[in-house]
Amino acid sequence: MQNRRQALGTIGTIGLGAFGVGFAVNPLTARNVFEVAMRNADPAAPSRRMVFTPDLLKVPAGSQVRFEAPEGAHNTQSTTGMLPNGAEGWRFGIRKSGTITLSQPGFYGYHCLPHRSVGMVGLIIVEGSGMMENLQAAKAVKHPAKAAQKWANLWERAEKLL
Ligand SMILES: [Cu+2]
Repeated sequence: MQNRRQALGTIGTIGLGAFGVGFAVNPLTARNVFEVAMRNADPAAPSRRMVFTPDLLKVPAGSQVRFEAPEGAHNTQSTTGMLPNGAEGWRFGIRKSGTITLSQPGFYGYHCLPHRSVGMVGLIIVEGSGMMENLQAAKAVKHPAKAAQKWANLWERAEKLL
């Protein structure tokens, strides 16, 4: 007889993956792989337009994040001034999916170029030694009005995860 706990665990993982908010261990690399979707509207709250789902992630150092482009004219790129020291930035084309590897602990801010001004921004917190070093610098970055509102919200939620 199949172990009930195992069966439920498998279903849970698949369910989360379908909504792009879960994570799975890539068997080839044994890294944690997280997914972020670039969307015209949040499936869980359709009045939230032009969003990354989820827009806030906390992941272990060495994790990968895969940005998925299921719809709309979005991209993802790191935001100037919002990367840990020594971390590499990224910039993917419009409507392009792509994967980044986050080796350096700290705070990674990013945005969608066409929709930054309407607040399409996100934050990834990479846990590990020295992770707090770029927090103040990242928080000091200035943003267009709607993005600034969104960042205030993201930082408030991020504080609760620290
Ligand atoms: Cu966008």
